Amino acid sequence: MATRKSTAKSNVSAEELQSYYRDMLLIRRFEEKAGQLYGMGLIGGFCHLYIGQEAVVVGLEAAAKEGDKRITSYRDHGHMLACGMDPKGVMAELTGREGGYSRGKGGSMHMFSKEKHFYGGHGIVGAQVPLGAGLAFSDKYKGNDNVTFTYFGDGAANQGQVYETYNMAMLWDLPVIFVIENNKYAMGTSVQRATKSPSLWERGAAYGIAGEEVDGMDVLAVKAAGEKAVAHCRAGKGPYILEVMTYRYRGHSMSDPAKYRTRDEVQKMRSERDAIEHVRELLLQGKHATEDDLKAIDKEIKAVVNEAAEFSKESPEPALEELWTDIYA
Ligand SMILES: Cc1ncc(C[n+]2csc(CCOP(=O)(O)OP(=O)(O)O)c2C)c(N)n1
Ligand SMILES: [Mg+2]
Repeated sequence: MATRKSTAKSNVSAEELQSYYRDMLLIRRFEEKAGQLYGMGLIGGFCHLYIGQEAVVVGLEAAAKEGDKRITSYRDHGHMLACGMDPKGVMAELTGREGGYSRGKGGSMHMFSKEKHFYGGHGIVGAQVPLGAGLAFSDKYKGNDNVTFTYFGDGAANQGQVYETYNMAMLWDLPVIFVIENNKYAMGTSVQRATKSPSLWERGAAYGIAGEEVDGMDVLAVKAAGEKAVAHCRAGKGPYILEVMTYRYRGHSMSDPAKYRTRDEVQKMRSERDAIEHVRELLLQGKHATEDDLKAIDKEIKAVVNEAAEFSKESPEPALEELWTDIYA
């Protein structure tokens, strides 16, 4: 793999680097396991894996504090793990079991955690964007300094509701960070095929919203940009847009023939830009960890993921009466 320099300052501690490595690896291994369980027929419905995009959530969570909120789309398992939700509860929800975060009734796209301030999991493209501004409104109304990370994709960024939300968020100085996870594709449609205005963050200028583009394969760069955005919001200056340039290695969902891109393109990103490999290099080169230390972390993560998978198989299916819980009427 080509050596590359992080754009962020390198005064990062061994503990910090190791924690990013661990958190990104947990997401990668968890998603690989979810892919396997899906292949075995243990996960039904849609399943959108986050493999390749790990540095985005891990970098931004490193900039967050207790009380901050997050909301995202259907590609949501990474966000849940990064904010500290239990891998067992997430995996059991994927397999539709009682021990899952929505007691087996929500599945991959519909999980929530009040405790971790995670507001879903939304299958309707872009729907979480106005909801995210609403969450930020609630914090502004209460007068605290929490911010809301509102994640959406490059495809969602072409929706009208995003721009209505930008307008209101700026008008009311809402503490919301709009995180555009630009993984270059919306299902099979590349950004270039979808718009002639491909710099998505710059569109905020029409509403007076500040923002920037970030290298989403570099967790330190993401964290640095996240800190800047968070400081902006906490200072009461209104919303901020981060367009995080990333890449998904797997298909849009588990049923994607992937005819819209070449294997070489995917392979090139994996071998030259992988975010986990990057931190691995920083750890080894900076003598912040030995190969043995990293092996021990890998082993520890594998055990956590295997335990989650076991739990997700052993937890019972929800009882029929569960149909009548968690509903309005
Ligand atoms: C309103 C709506 N339109 C269409 C779809 C079908 N759909 C699901 S995901 C998707 C692509 C979204 O791509 P992007 O926003 O880039 O997110 P990514 O999948 O790359 O994370 C589409 C069109 C949907 N779920 N909701
Ligand atoms: Mg996309």
